[in-house]
Parts: sequence; structure tokens; C-alpha cells
Amino acid sequence: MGLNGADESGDPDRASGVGPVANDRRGKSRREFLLVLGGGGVLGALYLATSGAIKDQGAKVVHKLQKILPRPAKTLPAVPLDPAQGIPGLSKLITPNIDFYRIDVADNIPVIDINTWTLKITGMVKNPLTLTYSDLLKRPLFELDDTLSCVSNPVGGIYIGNARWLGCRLDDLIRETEPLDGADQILSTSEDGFSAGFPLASLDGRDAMIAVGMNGEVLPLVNGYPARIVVPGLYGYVSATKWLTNIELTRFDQKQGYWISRGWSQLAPVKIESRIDTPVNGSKVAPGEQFIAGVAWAPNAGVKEVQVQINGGRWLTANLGPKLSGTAWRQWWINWSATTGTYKIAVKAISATGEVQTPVVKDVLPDGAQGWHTIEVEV
Ligand SMILES: Nc1nc2c(c(=O)[nH]1)N[C@H]1C(S)=C(S)[C@@H](COP(=O)(O)O)O[C@H]1N2
Ligand SMILES: [Mo]
Repeated sequence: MGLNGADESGDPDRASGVGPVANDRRGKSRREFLLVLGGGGVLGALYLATSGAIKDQGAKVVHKLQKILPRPAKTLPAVPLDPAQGIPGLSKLITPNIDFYRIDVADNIPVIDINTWTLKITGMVKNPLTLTYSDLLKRPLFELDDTLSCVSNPVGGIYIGNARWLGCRLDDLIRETEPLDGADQILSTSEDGFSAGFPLASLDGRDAMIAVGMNGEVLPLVNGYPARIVVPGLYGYVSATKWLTNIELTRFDQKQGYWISRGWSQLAPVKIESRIDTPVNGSKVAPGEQFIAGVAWAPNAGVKEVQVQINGGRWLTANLGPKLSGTAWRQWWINWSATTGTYKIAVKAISATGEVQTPVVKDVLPDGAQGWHTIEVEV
């Protein structure tokens, strides 16, 4: 089972039907993608090819794609060697687009004509802005390694992924609109009627962006093409609007995002968490040398340490994978000489600011799950 979303079935059992996880249809998404963009011009052709469905044309079209996504003004170093290559079952450092979880309330993926699409920034501002797709691409673009997580991700769950996003700075854009005194919320809306609001104060220098690219591809249709918001450190339902069309500067006491009236918290910083990817909970493993491994995240400072406990013993310090950014997950692993028996394995993360992941269990409602991921395995 691929905890990093490699489970292509889309795991519909996990979709609760309520909450920000209501429309998880990962398994179907690529097919829809083909339908929507079939014959849809240059970008359509790009999508067809990069979806992986038309493999033979891949090389040719990737070449075109690089022309369409401009080079960033600021690039990140190349992604380092992925420890997952040597650790079966461990989530990849960067989640491939095809494996990235999908969550939204869209009945159908919005069909957006890139030639008429605009992003408007309106509301409590002195200078409202309207940007076309090419206006966006002309702005200085930068790369951001950021783990996007759903508030509905249970402890140990799969509604989380790590990507290298490409986009322009959101704070610069908002500054250009000159927000009026009293505006305290950035409320974004999309083609599908979704909306998400987060505090204006969250633009505190962090690398919030309007993303147009994801892992070297034009933003995939299911992940919000042509543009979406990514705000490091906030859950998707308050920030990460896909198929973005409008950003409104407003007040929390006047307007609320889609999920707020449905019982979810207005403020939604991502909680420190960690997950065991391998061994799989409830599985039987052969005795001998193996890995206990997974991922951990601790926005905004990042993970400093991960500890693993086997059958209530002393906490063992895990090896850590590369730190891409403060809000990107970090892989961890320990070597384990498994001998016959039944084992209970727990994990906890410690952030760079010394915050220790709490054992106190909380459900996903209203502002995200917490607690230690604990699994049981038989050797
Ligand atoms: N337009 C739109 N954007 C949306 C949503 C939605 O329902 N509609 N859901 C949000 C939620 S709850 C999450 S967790 C993320 C998921 O992003 P992904 O599908 O790219 O993983 O998108 C966010 N953006
Ligand atoms: Mo979500």
C-alpha cells in the first residue's frame, strides 16, 4: 500500500462524504483530465502528454512544456537524492503529480479557457487588479517546496503530499492593491464555487504564492489549473484555492470561506505530525533487518528530530532525510532487527523550535487531527 498516495485506487473508503475531504476521487481524476482537455489546444496537448496516459509522446511535449512555463527568477537547488530509493515503502521526498491526493467539492473539473481567464483582486483595496494568465507568467516566479495537507487527514492518513511549486509571490500582489485599513482576510474563490479565507496577517514574509506549476509541469488540471494559491503552513481548505478566479480583501466578520459555516475552524495552521509508512499497520513482516520509516512535518520551522518507540521502550532517534524547507515534510527511518513477536510502534516529531508532537488524540474536526501514529505489526 502506498502511503504516499501510490495507491491508485483513490481509496474511496476514506472519503467521509462530509468535510473538506468530501470529493476525493483521485482514482478517477486522470481520466477526467483527458476528457476535459481532449482537443483543447496547445495546453490541452501538453496535459494529455504529461498525464502519463500517452507515453510515447512524452519527450516531445515535455519540450514544449518548458517553453510554456517560464524559468523562475529564483530557483531552488536540485532536489537531493531521495532516501526513499533505498527504503521500500517510504514516501518519496517529492510526491509525483500522478500520486498527489486530490480533494475538492467540484462536481466536474472546471473547463477554463486560458485566453479569457482572469484573476481579479478586489474588495477592500485601493487599486483593484485584473491579471491574465500571461500577466501572471511575466511576474518574477520562484520555487517553493511545500507540503500540502488536508485538515481531514487523520493521523497516519494519506491526504498529504509534498511538491515543488512554481508561482509568483502573493504578498507582492496584495501590496500592489493597497489593502484598506480594516481588511483582515484574504478570501479566494474559484470556478467551482469553493472559497477559502485566511488572515491577511499570514502574509508575514512566508513564501505564499499563486502557483502555476507543480513539480516541473504546468499545474495539473486536478490540482487547479491554471492557477491556485499555496500558503505554507496552512491547511488547504482555508488557503489552497484551485481554479482560482478571484481574491477579495475582506473582513472575517463579514465573509467566511466555504467550510467555515460547515463546522470547520476559521484559523487553520497545520499541526505538527508524523506518520509511519512502513511497516504497514496490521501487517505481518518477516524477521530480520528492515526499516521502520515514514514522514514528519512541523510547519513553519520544520522537523528537528523524529523519535520512534517500540513496545513502550525507550525512544529511539531516527535518521532524517533532507530538509527542503520549513514547511516541507521530512523523511525519517530507523533500522530494525525484527525478531518474532508482536510489536506496537509509535512515532513522534519535534520541531526546530522545540515543539513536541502531542500524544493527546484529537479528531480532524474542527482544525486538524493530532496524536501519535501508532501501528501494530506481527513478525
Ligand atoms: N476550487 C477548489 N479549491 C480547493 C478545494 C475545493 O474544493 N475547490 N479544496 C481545498 C482542500 S480542502 C484541499 S485539502 C486542497 C487539496 O488540493 P489538491 O487536490 O491539489 O491535493 O485544495 C483546496 N482547494
Ligand atoms: Mo482539505
